[in-house]
Order: sequence, then structure tokens, then C-alpha cells
Amino acid sequence: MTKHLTTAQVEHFKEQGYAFPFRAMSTEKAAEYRARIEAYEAHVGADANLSLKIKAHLASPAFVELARHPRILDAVEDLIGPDILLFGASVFAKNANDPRYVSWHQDSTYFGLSPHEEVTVWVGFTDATSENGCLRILPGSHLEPSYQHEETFARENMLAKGQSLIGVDDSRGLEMPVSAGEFSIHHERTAHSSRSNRTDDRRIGFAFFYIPTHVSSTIGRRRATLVRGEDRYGHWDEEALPTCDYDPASMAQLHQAWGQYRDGEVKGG
Ligand SMILES: O=C(O)CCC(=O)C(=O)O
Repeated sequence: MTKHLTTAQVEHFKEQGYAFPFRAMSTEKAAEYRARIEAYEAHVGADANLSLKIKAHLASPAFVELARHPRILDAVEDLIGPDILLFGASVFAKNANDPRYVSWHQDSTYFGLSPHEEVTVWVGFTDATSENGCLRILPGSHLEPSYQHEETFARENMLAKGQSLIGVDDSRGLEMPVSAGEFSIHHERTAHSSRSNRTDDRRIGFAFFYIPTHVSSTIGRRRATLVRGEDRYGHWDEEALPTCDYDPASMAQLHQAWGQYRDGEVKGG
């Protein structure tokens, strides 16, 4: 008995490595989340992409609450079972008429997880369309042999290392547009990317990274937060969840985790 997805959608995810669109919240609520990202940017005086990465949920109790949203967790449970850890979260915010893009990549190369059972829930805080650079995936790539990444550090690439898969047939790319308040889901090994924003408004999404509790870190002990069920494995240490916006203890963990990732200390097979 599934909780949010139909049995056909679960089968489709297993075969194709993606599923969308699903509604998490109203357009109005999504606009409140957009305002939170923009308030953070005003607070730090910089683009949220520069720091709300890998552990972005630690910046605000509101983001942790969204990570625990029953509609999102019901969908995740249908795919990875009832015992769920939130391993991380990242903001992907493109400005109006922003040339920046995300190259084809597989998160499994960089997340340092085993086995590769992570699923990413990408929640739109704005509409994400073909014109403003919605997420694109390569259907079925989660079942194919791993691609090789080339780390380009290209200036307009939004990824930390400009990591880019070698030999992808771009014409296989499938767009996953979502309206504000909706989400898509993709598997950790599903190759994905996004194009630049060619519109006069921003495109903002918040990606949550979920794992079943039996998944462990291949690069030493790290932190995660149990968001549903029970953890009978104990592979992960607890995170310091924020008690207020920009809680110093949580922000310290966010900055540390993002620093390790950006500097290449975090890289798994
Ligand atoms: O939002 C984007 O454009 C890219 C998202 C992404 O790479 C991810 O969710 O892992």
C-alpha cells in the first residue's frame, strides 16, 4: 500500500529514476519560502547559492519543517521505505536572465554514500519551466554504468567543481517542470542538469537529500537527521538543528559540511 505515489509511479521511478510533479504546498506558501531565501541573501549580503549548500536546512527551522512535510515524506517513503534520514539539502537559485547553468552530473560520485539509494526531492519555491531552466534528467541513467566526471570549474557552472559528465547525449535529456509548491524526485545515480534562466524572474528550488537509515557514509562518520521512522543502524551522528533562523551552532555545521564538500574532502564512489 503506497502513501503518495501510485504503484505505477513507484514502478516508473524504479525503471526510469525520476518521478514528478507532486504538490507539497500552495503557491502562496512557496512564495513565503522564496522570501526566506531572499531574506537570508539580504542578511548575508550575497547570493544564497554561495553558502546554502549541502546542509541548507540548518539555516532555518522552517526548512527543517519543510523537510518533514508529510506529503514529501509520504512520497519518499514509497520509494525508500519508512525509516528516513535527511542527509542534506541545497539551494539552487538562478537570477532573472542568468546565464548560469548546471552541467550533467551524478550526485552518487560526490555524496560518499553506500549503497546508492539516496533520493533527491527538488521543491519549487518559484515555477521552474523550460524557459527559466528547470531540472533535466537522463531517463534510466541510474541503471547505467557510472559516467566519468570532468571537473571544469567553469565560471557559469553552478556546481562546486563545475563537474560535468563526459559523453552524455544531451538529446536524451527530459525536462521536469514544476509549479511553485510542487516537487520532483530523482535517484542519486540519475544524471541531471539544468539550463540558464532566460526569463525576467528568478528560478529558485530547494533540493532535499534523503536516505534510508541503512545507508552509510563511505568517508567516515558524518551527520544526518532522522525525519521519519526509526534508526536501527546508528551510522550517522545527530545534527544540531536550528532553534531560530541562522542559529550559530547550526550555521557552524552548515559551513563546515559545505567547506569539506567544496574543498573535495567529500567524494565517494
Ligand atoms: O536546480 C538545479 O538547477 C540543479 C539541481 C541539482 O543539481 C540537484 O538537485 O541535485
